Amino acid sequence: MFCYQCEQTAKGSGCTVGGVCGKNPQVAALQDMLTYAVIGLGQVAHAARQKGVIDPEVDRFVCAGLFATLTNVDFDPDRFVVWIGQAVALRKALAQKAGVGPLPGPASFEPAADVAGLEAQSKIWGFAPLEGQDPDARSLIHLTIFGLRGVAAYADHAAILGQEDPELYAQIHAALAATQDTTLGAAELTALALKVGEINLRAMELLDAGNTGRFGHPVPTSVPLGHKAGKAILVSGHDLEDLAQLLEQSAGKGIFVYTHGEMLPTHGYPELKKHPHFYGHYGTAWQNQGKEFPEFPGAILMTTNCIQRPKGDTGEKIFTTGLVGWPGVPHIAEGPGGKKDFGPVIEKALALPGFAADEDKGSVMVGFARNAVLGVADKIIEAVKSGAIKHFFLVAGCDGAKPGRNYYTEFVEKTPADTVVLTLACGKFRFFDKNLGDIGGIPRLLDVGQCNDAYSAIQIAVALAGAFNCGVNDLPLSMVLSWYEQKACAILLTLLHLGIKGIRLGPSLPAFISPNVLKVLVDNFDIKPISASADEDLKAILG
Ligand code: FSO
Ligand code: SF4
Repeated sequence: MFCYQCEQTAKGSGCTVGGVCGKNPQVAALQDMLTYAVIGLGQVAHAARQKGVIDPEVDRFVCAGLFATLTNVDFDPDRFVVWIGQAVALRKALAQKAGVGPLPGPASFEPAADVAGLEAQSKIWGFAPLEGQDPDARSLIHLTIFGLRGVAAYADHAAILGQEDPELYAQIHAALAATQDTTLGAAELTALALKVGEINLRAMELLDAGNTGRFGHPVPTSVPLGHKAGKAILVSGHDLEDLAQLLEQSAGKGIFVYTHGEMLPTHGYPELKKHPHFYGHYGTAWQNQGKEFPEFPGAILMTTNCIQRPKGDTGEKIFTTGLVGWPGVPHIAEGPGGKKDFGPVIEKALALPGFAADEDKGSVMVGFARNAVLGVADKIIEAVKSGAIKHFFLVAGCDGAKPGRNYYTEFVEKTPADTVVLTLACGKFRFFDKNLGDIGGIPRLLDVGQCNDAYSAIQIAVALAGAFNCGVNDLPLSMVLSWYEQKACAILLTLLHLGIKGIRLGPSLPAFISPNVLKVLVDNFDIKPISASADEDLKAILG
């Protein structure tokens, strides 16, 4: 196997004997071949569109197929074998329907009949370096593919909420097809990667419309970190629709529902928080599930990514849904009309002991998405003008297991009292429970939401720039980002597409960025790695 798509890749260069994430060589090979098959489907879908033939099933499948290969989403080999077959069948049917002639590369891929054969094929068409390959072209193409995996995750979530845009699908297919265009040089491939950032902005916009349209705009909300005596269900991931359906089905049963990881900000959505049994937040970020899940006395539902090998008794109480999968873990499939039956999760929660007594462990605030923040824009602008707020930091991105991530805790702790920290995604768990106080009633730590709510943070930054009649780069705003998986790549590409300069990125730089590509990013966007010391970076930023 060869996989280097995420930040925890072995030795900072690539997982070759087994994934640090728990992905085994067989699943890695199957994911590579699903990606290859989906690129081929994208090539044909792109060509079919030029002939006016659009297939909504293909549009959805391309996104689901890419999303399934994102880090920590699906580890179930059986599902990948099925999806590879589906991708090729959809491709052939569409080519025939649209009269698309034979296309080269992935578009003419014939999958091997068995897993061993697919594994052999992945050695040729996977991500491992090949002899004679141009390292910069390879780097840019892989950056594009990994970015598209992130885009696909958001597009899939948005589609679940009824938000789709044929133009978004067209651009995803065009970008997939472009990865196979051997005539593109470094400049065109760089433009292609940045185009993925533009595509991602639209995907996040659609998801924002889906989430706020269905569940209302988040409002500032205090979320307990403790628990109530009673049966319990823990929901992790990013899918608000799954959470909503689970809340409806578990109402009135003496069960309290808790969030884990990226689900925390959902407590701010009016249509979710209206459920009295939607109680609080349990635990921290995804990489701590090995310790936190065995200690949870109820059922656990993983709605999107960041599942790890179940430890302790977790295997007996965990369920997956959507594209998440782990071999042997029960999966809640989608029924007609997008309805899911979470009965097995509820029954499991009722069979488990639950929490014996109430426990108060304090609380955190969520709900500072664009509507809430821009609702007090006058107050914020006044505070900046009066000098009460000197600087904004966006400290955002993923969490992970590396000790170097303590940098982000230290950074936030050391931000001066006249600065405001906006945060989003699971990297916040490094500091989410710190009490930074407020500036004239404006909390100094504002949780904008999930990683996809980078859309919201961008809207806030653009609105502030508008109010001060300047560009986003001219605002007293610095971005200090942490990455782990491919949605973070997509978001980074979006920020670069928007021309944001001076981003600090850590805890380490992607293994798939070649030295020359890094130089282009540094020269054009002044992107820099975080330094070893938060103090030093703060000093450099605040000058
Ligand atoms: Fe974290 Fe995982 Fe949201 Fe990522 S839960 S690491 S960027 O998947 O998705 O922030
Ligand atoms: Fe390794 Fe990350 Fe790939 Fe998992 S997703 S195999 S940890 S590079």
